[in-house]
Amino acid sequence: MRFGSSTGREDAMRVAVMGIVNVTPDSFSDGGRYFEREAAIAHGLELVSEGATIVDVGGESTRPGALEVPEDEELRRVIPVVEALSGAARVSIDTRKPAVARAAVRAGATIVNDVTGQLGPVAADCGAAWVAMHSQGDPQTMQLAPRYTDVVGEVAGYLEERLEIAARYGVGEVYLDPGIGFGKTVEHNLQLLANLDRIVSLGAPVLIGLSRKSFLAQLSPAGRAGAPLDREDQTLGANILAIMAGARVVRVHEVRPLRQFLGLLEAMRK
Ligand code: HH2
Repeated sequence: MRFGSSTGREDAMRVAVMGIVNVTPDSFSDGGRYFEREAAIAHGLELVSEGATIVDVGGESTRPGALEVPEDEELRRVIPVVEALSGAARVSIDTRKPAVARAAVRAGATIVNDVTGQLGPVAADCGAAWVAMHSQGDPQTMQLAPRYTDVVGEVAGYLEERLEIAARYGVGEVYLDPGIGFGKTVEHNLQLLANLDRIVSLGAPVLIGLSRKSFLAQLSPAGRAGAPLDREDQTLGANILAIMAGARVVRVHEVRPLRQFLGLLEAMRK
């Protein structure tokens, strides 16, 4: 990592903040808060006013153990929110379902945020950008027994294959995401963060999604950060490390602290 180097600071200038809008009753940190359509739209607009340049709209939780949401219900949750927010910012659709991705792009989304890593052809077909994320297993099973011989090498290899798929199908804009917390132990997540430059070196912009995730709580002194909403300090610290290692898009629940940090970097550069 190039902590404090001028290259690191210049890199940070180009970081996009992706604000999370979970239109779900059961997301791990804010389930139910933005489940009502009007609340979700208002929250998305608030994130944009705080400096998010992308809003990531999702209608199905992918927390460990989460159950799949039927397609018609997921569409009902996300499409009106995508329509309402697409005039205010770039919208990404966080889904595992091709039909939801396609409908969201018709409604104004320009990014398919794909935690399955399988929707490259769909993104290409819709003319959307593709966030290709690594996961070991699906949400039902992924945290039962994550296993790797070389987590960094295996995730990098998988993401490199996504670049080949993107080229084969003609996806014009690709982001690579190591998938923090998706089929990974605390140790796996730490190894990926410590070696993020390896993923960055693949050449496509890297997206990092670690906001409020449980590995952050496990690193905190007992009793200080048990609940997801109490993990904002750890989230900011870990996101700063990721940015200094070259991450280009940072997916967060709270936009303001990260924007303040990016403003500081900009001021230091001037
Ligand atoms: N993490 C979550 C959801 N979508 N997408 C990408 N690209 N990367 C991530 O790390 C990622 C993601 C999980 O966070 P959240 O949306 O807050 O929770 P839930 O899945 O419970 O709705």
